[in-house]
Amino acid sequence: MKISVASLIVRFLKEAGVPYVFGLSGHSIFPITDALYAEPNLRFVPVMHELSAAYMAAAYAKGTRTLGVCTASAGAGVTNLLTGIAYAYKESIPVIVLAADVSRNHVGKGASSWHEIPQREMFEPVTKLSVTLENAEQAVGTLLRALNEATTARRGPVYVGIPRDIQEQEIEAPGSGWLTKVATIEEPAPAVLDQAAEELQKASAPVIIAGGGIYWSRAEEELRELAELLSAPFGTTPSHKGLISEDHPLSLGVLGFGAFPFANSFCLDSDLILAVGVTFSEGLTLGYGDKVIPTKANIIQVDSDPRELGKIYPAHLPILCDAKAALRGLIGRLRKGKVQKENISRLDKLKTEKNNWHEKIFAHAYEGQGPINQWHVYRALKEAIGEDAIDAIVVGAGGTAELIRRFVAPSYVYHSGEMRAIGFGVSTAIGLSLAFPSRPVACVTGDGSFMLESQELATAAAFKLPISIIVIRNDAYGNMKRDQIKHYGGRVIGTDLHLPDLCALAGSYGIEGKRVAEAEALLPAVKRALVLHKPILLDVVCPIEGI
Ligand SMILES: Cc1ncc(C[n+]2csc(CCOP(=O)(O)OP(=O)(O)O)c2C)c(N)n1
Ligand SMILES: [Mg+2]
Repeated sequence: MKISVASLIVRFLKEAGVPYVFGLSGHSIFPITDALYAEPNLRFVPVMHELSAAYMAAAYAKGTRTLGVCTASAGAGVTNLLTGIAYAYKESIPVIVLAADVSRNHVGKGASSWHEIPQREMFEPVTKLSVTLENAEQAVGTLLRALNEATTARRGPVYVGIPRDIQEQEIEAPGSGWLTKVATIEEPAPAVLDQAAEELQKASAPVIIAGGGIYWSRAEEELRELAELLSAPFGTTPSHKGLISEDHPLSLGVLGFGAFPFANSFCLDSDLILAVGVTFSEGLTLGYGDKVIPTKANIIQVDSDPRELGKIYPAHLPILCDAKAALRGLIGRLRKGKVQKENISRLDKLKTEKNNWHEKIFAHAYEGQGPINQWHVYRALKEAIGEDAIDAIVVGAGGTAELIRRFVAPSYVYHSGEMRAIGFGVSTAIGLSLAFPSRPVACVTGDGSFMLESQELATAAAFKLPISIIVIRNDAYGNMKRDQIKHYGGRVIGTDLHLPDLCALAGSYGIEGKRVAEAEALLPAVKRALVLHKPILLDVVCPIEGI
């Protein structure tokens, strides 16, 4: 049977289990969007800016730990996706870009042709694979390859360019089972695991650092079990805050940038580090030196990407394999040897430090405290989520990504990771809301960050998503203005914001907007927002601190 390449793409999406395609239309993508028309279970999510489509696809992928897909029209539409795909690359998130490109008879005309720009080449450095179909017959093999590249081993984005004319061409439909995923779970070498288990057992103060490898192989339970067997505190990379509840007695929270004040010292005092699926990023290591990772630390490093092993710090024992397989192997060995370590003094220290931190947050009373400050925001979030056991998803964006870092996260927190992009929060909240339809999303965003993507209020409104957009309003790129005042003799340039009335702006999209200027009003407003089951914007007046 013959089908068009556009119909093959629809079949691909269905069989790969992708329910949403985030994008912005254009003539060059019409055959594909038209093929989606007849598919009730496949929704095109039209965005107001392609960058948001890339962030939404990445957020959907990250939330569901499956594949996200975005699309755009040839030329400017596709180049607008680039920053979001670069983010997905840096954070190892599986996204496929189905990019329209100009018809083949228009290729190579350079600047004189409508839309044409070297798209494939632009995406190449920020994807695991970047290909443009040269003919219709390549479509089946390329889509299969794209799926496997994006979703196996170390995840990452893939770019597939589809010239307009090829979208309409017919090919022989592939048989059932054409979309077989290649099994790539790397099994660890037994002798290496024997050695690792022995060293962990002997170590007097081991620490586990957990990164994306654990997240993507869904090995949180194994991480917890191993940490408990070893009585070893564990921290996460900044990108994976809340991978396991930060209330767990062995959780240090994030290490490096965004760490609670006491956390890094546990790592510095350790005699053995087990790093699992960790890139030793600038954020984790605070600049690659010895501020978090002790000099001459023995590091057992597990990663499914051989390029990461020993890349930043020498790995005393490198283990090339899937995170879950490694942790299972270690747990099996420790259990066989009936290992159940205890380290009461370290655990007590951690408990005391964490209690002090909780107290510090909760010492910031709402009443009589003057303007709202960042401590009120951590407190209100923790209380609103905790008191009513609301299973909310928290997104941090803008300078306030810095702000959210002090919050003790009961579950996974989303932010822009090592890309550190602003203009990411609302789009991410939308992708996550579609990934978790039953959970409210709290997006805590700086006002500057929000203004880069305020147009996506339209998308949140159109899909009636339960997103609470908590804008931390300081009428500035606050953290930057603060630093200009502090370090540039008060010369403030380009960091003051001329904002619209945010409640009126939300209202014009049909979204309720509420200004919160008194600390007493914060908790009730957040609590109400989280159970509202529809989008709401809180314009939280929170002056710049630290000046
Ligand atoms: C896309 C992008 N542009 C510029 C920057 C540089 N930058 C970092 S923080 C920041 C200001 C954020 O302001 P806002 O979201 O209002 O947060 P605040 O610091 O006021 O809490 C800017 C412009 C960036 N990280 N990403
Ligand atoms: Mg601001």
